[in-house]
Amino acid sequence: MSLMNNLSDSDPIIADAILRELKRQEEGVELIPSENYTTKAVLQATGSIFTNKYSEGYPKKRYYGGNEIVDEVEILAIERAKELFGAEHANVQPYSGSPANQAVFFALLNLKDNFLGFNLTSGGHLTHGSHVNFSGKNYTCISYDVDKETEMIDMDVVRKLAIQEKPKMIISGLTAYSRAIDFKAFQEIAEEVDAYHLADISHIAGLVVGGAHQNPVPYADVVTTTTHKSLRGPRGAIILTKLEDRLHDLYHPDSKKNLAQLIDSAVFPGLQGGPHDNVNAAKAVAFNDALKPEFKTYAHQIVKNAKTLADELMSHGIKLVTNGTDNHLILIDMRPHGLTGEGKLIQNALDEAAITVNKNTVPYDPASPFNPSGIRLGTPAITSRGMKESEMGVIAKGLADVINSKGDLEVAKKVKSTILELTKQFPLYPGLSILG
Ligand code: DSN
Repeated sequence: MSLMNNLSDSDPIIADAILRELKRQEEGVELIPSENYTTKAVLQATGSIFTNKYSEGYPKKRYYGGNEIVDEVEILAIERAKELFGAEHANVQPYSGSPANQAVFFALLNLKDNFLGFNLTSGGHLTHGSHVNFSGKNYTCISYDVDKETEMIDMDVVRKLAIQEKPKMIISGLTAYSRAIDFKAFQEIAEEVDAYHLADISHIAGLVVGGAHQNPVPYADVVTTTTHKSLRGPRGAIILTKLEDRLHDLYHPDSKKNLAQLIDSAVFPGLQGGPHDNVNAAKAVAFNDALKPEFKTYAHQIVKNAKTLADELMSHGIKLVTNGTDNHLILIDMRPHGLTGEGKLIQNALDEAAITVNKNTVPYDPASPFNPSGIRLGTPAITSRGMKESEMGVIAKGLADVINSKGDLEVAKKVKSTILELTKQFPLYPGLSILG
C-alpha cells in the first residue's frame, strides 16, 4: 500500500464516517456554544505535514534537529497572539484548555493551596475547582456562585469571600454564564488580597478580540483560552501572561523566573512533551484571520444573533437564566416548563429536529448533571455560517415548539423540515475536498 494513499482507499470506514459527519454538520443547526465551523485554511494547516515533526522546547531552544521551519511558525503564532490580545507574552503550546489551566496551577500554586473558582453548577468550568477534576482534587477550591435571585455574579460577594479566605489565586471565566464578566473588578480584588488572577476566556476569546467583550489581558496576571471556540481556530489553547510576577517576593522569593518563565516551564517540561506543530501552524492561521477587520463584524454579529435569539425565545414563553444574554450564550431554564431534570430528553428530541444543543445544569438545579434541567445554546457556529438576526426567528420557533411539546418526536420531525430548508441556504465548506 502506498504511503500516499487517500483516506477513502486506505480506510473507507473512517472516510465514510467523515462524510456522514460532514452531512450532519451541513444539515443541522449547530447551537453548542463551545463549537464552531473553522475555516478551510485552518483545516488544511491542521491536516498538514507539520504533524510529522517533534520539537520539544521553545523556538531556538529545541532538543531535536530540523526545527528551523517549525521555529518560524511558532514564532509567528506567538507574535500574532500577542498582537491580537495585546499581551506581553504568549505560550502557544498547550494541547487544549484543561492542560493550559493545569499548567497555570502547576506554575503558581503548591499542592493543597487554596483558590477561588466559579462553581461548575453556576457556570464555571471543571478545571475551576470541580471536586472530580485535578483542580478540586489536588488544590483547595473555594467556590463562588451566582446570586439566587439575579442569577448573576455579585462582585461584592466575591470580594467578601476573597477577603475571608485569602486565596492564592482567583479564577474568572465561564462555560455556562450568559452575562459579561468584569475582569477589571476581579483583578482589583486579586490585588487587594495578594492573589494571582487567572482569567479563562475560552468561550469568549472571539468576542474579546473582536471588541464585543471586555479584554482581561490588560488586567489579569494570566489569561488562558482555547483556540477553537468563538476564536474559530483549531482544537488547542494558548496562555497569555504578564512578564512581571507581581507576587514574586511573597510566593516565589527563591525563583529567578519571571511570570512568563514560570508559565513556560510549567507547560514544557512540566506537563507536556512535544508541541503539536500542525495545530500551532493552524493557530497562527486563525490568529491572522482574527486580526482582520471582518473578524470584528463576526464577533459583534455573534452577540446580535444571541440577543435576538434570546428575545425570540422569550416571546414564545421560554424561560432563560438571567432573562437574556450579553455574550454568545443562552441558558434555558426548563423548570418552569415542567421539565425539571429533563435536559437529556429535550437534547435528544432536538437532535431529531436537527438542532444540536447540550443539556446543562441551571444555577441551583435540583436535578443531576447527567439529567439536568437546562439547555445551553450559543451562536458562534451559526454566525460563522452566515446567519443573521432574520434567521433567529425560525430557530427560536423550532426550539420553542420542541420544548413546549415536552420533546414530542412528531413535533421534532416537523421542526426538522423547517431546519433543513434553512440550512440549505447556508452551504458549509463549498468545494472542500476532504478526502484528498
Ligand atoms: N467542553 C467545553 C464546553 O462545552 O464549554 C468546555 O471545556
